[in-house]
Amino acid sequence: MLKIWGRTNSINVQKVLWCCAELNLKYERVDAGMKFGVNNTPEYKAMNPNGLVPTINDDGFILWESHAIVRYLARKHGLGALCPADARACADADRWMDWYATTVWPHLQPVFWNLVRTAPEQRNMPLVESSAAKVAAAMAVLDARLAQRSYVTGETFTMGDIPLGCALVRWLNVPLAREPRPHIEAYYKRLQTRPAYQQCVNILPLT
Ligand SMILES: N[C@@H](CCC(=O)N[C@@H](CS)C(=O)NCC(=O)O)C(=O)O
Repeated sequence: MLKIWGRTNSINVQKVLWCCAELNLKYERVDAGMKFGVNNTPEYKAMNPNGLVPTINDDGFILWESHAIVRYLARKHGLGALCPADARACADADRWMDWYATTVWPHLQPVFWNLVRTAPEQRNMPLVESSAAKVAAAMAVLDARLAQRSYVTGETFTMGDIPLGCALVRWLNVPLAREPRPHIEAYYKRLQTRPAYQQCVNILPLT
């Protein structure tokens, strides 16, 4: 059976859990990371030398990197749906996953960590402000994209929506002033109609 290591409040673990739930995959999950430890043990590092979560073992195939895992599971169990079969449609989904990794999360991460996981007196508010401005600029791009379609690649939900859906629950729920982004807000509501999103990702309050 598929085995997943990672705590459920990790954004990178949530991508994998959401993907599995969309695909109706059964799995065994082991809590790992932060207060659970495990990820720094020699046994874990033999699987994932980065000592980060998530890691999966799919019948002996060990894989880490959340986007590689999502792509692998989507291609294996959801080709033609979660993983578009058409080369261009698949590249489009890949593009939005990469865009999240290069353009959104590097700036959203310090906002999230400071506002959610850091005591108020220890927060680096200048960093929050400069990072939030960069996330806001990226969100303008996403909002324009979603003005024309229901999901990032078109009218159907794909793996391209998974990292951004995980980012949005954080961006839209951190205590911060944001410009109204009606297409993103409609998209967030659309994602909330998916039981898998509600169960694995849209969990409030943020932790
Ligand atoms: N690029 C990696 C990043 C993995 C990562 O940074 N994981 C974080 C959690 S979101 C982690 O393991 N942090 C250490 C911990 O939880 O103890 C991926 O996408 O899987």
